Amino acid sequence: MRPGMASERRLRIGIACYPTFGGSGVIATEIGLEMARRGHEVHVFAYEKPARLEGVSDRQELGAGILFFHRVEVRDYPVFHQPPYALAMASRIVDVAAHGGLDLLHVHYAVPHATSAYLAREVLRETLGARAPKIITTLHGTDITLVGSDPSYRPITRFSILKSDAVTVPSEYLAAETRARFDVGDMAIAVLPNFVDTDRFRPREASADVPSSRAAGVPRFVHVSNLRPVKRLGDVLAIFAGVRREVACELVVVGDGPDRVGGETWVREHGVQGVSFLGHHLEVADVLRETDVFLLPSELESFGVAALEAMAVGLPVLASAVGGLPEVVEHGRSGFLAPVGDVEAFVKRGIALVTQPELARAMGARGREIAVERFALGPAVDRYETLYRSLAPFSP
Ligand code: GMT
Repeated sequence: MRPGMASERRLRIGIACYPTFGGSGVIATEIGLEMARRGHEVHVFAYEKPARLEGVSDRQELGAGILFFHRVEVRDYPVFHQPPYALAMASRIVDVAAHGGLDLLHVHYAVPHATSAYLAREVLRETLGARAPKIITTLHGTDITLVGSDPSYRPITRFSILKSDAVTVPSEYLAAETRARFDVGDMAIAVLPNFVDTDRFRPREASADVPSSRAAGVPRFVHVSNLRPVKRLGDVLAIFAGVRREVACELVVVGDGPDRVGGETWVREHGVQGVSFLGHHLEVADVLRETDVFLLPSELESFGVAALEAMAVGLPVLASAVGGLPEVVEHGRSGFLAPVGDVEAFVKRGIALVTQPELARAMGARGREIAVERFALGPAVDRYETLYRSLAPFSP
């Protein structure tokens, strides 16, 4: 148990998230793992085991605490056009909370998790009254800017956000968007920036004893995402092709998603050499350590966890000047930001980074500094723990 925690009560924390490789699932599970290590009892709810819980059993002691994984079974039935996932999530939470008790529910991505949490809490209030779990909703991005503000989801999303006991966002940008789009009055929105495990995501050892799989001297770009349209994979490939026309280089694409096949086809049809699609990779840090420049020309990012992870490894970042990315990447210091869709501007910056290794190294070093000083896991999880404890009735 952490020093000082003995006098504090162990919290029973429910965490609901999407299990995919996306940033919200990563942040949710990293919070869960760290809370368990700190001595709390953590219950993770998702429709399948999140990628970062790979190798962790469904009941796993971790440090002084314990983590449980609860699969949300979404039963289909012939009358359903779509199986009701939101109800299955709420029912699973009620079931676990009614038997073991939960002090709070920390739900990630509002649609529909904030609504599932609201439903679960209302059911639990019938028997537990004021001891029903408190709800913390962390908004992540498209749950506000795209899906949640679509008329088909907006009223219920807004209601569920307003009914949360605390609302957090990873960037000032997303706080402003939430206020602008959801008419939430003076509702408190806490900006708790996302974070990175700077031990796991650390630069490559400079030692000659550490072998590298790199082709000597050929600079390598890397892009990590779930390959959805918002990531603009077409731009990733066009930027790489533009740089490669001037300088020999390679591109590694990590992740999978709906745009992958189109991307592979484009590469083939345009005869672009040097591109590798790796698909999902559990050890992203290892891949990052074997590359030189991180490329993220997204349409929108509320934060950009993947860019932060690259910075922690010591890579310069070349990204869109959009959303919360300017709160993470310091333009001209830890990388370059360029207008969304301005392939030429990206190519110019890309050429500068691969032809000026000293510049790239200095920017990578600044990125590492920013990750350690402003976005390290420990202090970030401290902020969540303080928030958890601030919510009555279980504050010490
Ligand atoms: O909102 C999404 O598109 C999905 C979400 C996710 O689950 O990965 O990504 C968002 O949340 C991440 C974690 O907070 C942020 O790093 C991403 O920038 C954000 N994506 C967008 O805003 C498009």
